[in-house]
Amino acid sequence: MRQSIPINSGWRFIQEDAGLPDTLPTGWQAVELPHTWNAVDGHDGRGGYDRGSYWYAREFETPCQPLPGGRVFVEVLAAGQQAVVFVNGKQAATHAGGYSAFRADVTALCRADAPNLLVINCSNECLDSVYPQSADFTFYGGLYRGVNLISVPEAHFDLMHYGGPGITVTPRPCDCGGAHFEIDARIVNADESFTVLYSITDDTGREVGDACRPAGAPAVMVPVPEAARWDVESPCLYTVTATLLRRNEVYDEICCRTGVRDFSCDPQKGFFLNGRSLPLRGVSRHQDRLYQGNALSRDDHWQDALLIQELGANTVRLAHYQHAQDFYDACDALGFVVWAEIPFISVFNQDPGAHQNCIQQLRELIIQNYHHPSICFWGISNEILIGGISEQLVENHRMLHALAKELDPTRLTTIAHVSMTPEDSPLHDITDLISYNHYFGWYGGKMEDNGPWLDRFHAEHPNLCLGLSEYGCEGILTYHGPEPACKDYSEEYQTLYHAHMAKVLDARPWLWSAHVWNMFDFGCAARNEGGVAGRNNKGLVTMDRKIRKDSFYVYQAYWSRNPMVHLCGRRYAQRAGQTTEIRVCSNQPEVTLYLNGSCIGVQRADKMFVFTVALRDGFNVLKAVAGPVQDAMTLEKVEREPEIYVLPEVNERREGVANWFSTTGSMDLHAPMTFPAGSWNVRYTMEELAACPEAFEIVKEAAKLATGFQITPGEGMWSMLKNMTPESMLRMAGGQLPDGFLESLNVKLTAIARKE
Ligand code: ADA
Repeated sequence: MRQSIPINSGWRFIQEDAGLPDTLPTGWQAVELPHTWNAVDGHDGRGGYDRGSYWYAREFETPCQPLPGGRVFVEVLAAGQQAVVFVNGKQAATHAGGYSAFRADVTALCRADAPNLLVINCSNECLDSVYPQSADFTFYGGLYRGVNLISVPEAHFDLMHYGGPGITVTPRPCDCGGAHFEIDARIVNADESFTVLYSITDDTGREVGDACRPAGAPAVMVPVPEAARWDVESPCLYTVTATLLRRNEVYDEICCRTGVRDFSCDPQKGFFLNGRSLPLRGVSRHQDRLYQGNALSRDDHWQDALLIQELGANTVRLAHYQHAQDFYDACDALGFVVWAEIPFISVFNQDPGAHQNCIQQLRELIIQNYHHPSICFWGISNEILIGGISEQLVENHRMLHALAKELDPTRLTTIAHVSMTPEDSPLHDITDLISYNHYFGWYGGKMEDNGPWLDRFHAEHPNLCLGLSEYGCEGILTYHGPEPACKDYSEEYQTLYHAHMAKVLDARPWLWSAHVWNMFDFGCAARNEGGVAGRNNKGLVTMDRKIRKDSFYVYQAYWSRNPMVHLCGRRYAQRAGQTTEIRVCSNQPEVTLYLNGSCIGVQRADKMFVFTVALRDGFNVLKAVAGPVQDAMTLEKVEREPEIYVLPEVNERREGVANWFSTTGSMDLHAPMTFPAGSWNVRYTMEELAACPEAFEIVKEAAKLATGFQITPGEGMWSMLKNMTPESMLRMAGGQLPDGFLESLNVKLTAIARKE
């Protein structure tokens, strides 16, 4: 029979490119898996993180099968980002891509009589042929999901098909109720004397369907007459067990959990699950955690899933790569509709090897996760037009879409477009669904631009199923103030922004999905924004999962069925002024507010209740009561609010924008832009402009004022930004800039001659 043995303890690791050892190196550091070498530097903000080629080693005894011909596999659940597996000094497998599982058949390399030396070389160095090339997150290195040894008899369910389970289960709902489970097993080394038994059990363990076929037979259809649907409200799961049998002896057995559901999308009506309209409203998730990186336990994954459940979301976009099986399992069990995707993101590489790597990662994603009922969408790329479009890029998308359909005709493909993707882009005609990442109200534009943009696009493209794959803004718990504004990084602005967005989305059920960017703050070593280096702070929850920001409760008010009330602003604890605004989120129709024990107002509103309150000097206790629930907080009235509430850079940027125009000279800011030959202009790429120090200084200043980003060639997010032009960057980021900012930059650049 099959044995699957976790081998997560007893590893030795060296953070040097030490080369392949002959024996277990006792001098290397003792580590347990899951492990990453970037647990701290991946987001501690002290500059770059260690991207190198490092080594893990461990001994193992060859697991035995009673009969000759048994096989031994090493199963690596993920290795960031490239790996080579060696057993007893011989190479057993290589793998490129940091997020999918892979296996190596090491049978021929194992010794029966002595411990075997397993060595895995992991590298998170950048390779042209491996995605992600560059993106707004840390590419942690290491064996961060654990390793197993699998021992099977000679005849077994296939372990070498793209890391998949060896079985494909497609539950097809029938019109008359019930379902047919189409089951296709991949079996190796089994002759006609082998048969396969299939058994389907429900959540209680009761068998509801079964079948028996010769091992070589094609896919089997197993009827399950009373099959209940998997739904977000009642995520009913079935376990399919396949048993490989020869006469009276079981050789191998595998099982997977799946569910019966049907879904569809309509450009005008949005998403339907099991025939019921279900606008998908939820969050994106990055997997990493504070000072753990991506080396996570099952409990860590489940804690994330339970927080998303507490939020009331019905969908999760698992960005920007394949996540752990534990997390997809949690989504199946808790009832989230999932968008799963590959890391074809931000930077397109023309290297044909890179395209092959995309194909491989998409195959692995689909084959390894096919059975999860939560997954309804395969995402084939994210913001890939940042560096512009080419015929090759379009063709590669066509191929990825076709591959997804070939491997899985039951699901829909989707794509996440960068905000400035042209509305007539050829990429709109490839995937089944489309989605845009828009940051109006953060990088560019005003939050009020979101609704009108969505309405106009929808009206002009009545045949496209449109979603909002990313939207969000930073919220840092230190910053507060009475007049929250875009790009002040305050918790209050993040709350206002999301309150606006929740309403916008609520009013547009035809949007098939919307995903907040992001459920959790996450690591991006290249970032330095809002006084916090190494992180992206757009989470509704902090990276240590300890604090739910006020914006978390905005969505809870919209999405959760459990009665809730939350007083916002408890970290804005010291307040000055005659009066202060108290915001309360609740899904109840009425909120009563008490100040120091006295009722000071009763309001009826929809989700967000705003009270103007005169605090008394010193400490004040506020209590909000809404139906069966209540919340309280303490605020102190002070003469002056703490200086730390305001990020100095916010004032500096305001002054910088004012000064910018003083050096522009007199010009008509609304005149059409000109692009004289022989001069620089806003349509050259950052990389081209970097060749001229004078022009680049001006561009750097403009970019800093527009985005807060410090652009330095070769550092931080340079590889993502270098293909952008100042025009594309400012069009994305320009909303909070005064009219004419882009034009004035063009004037400054056209004054500088290009030297050929
Ligand atoms: C992009 C990108 C994300 C994310 C976001 C941001 O939209 O797809 O990875 O990091 O930007 O926060 O800027």
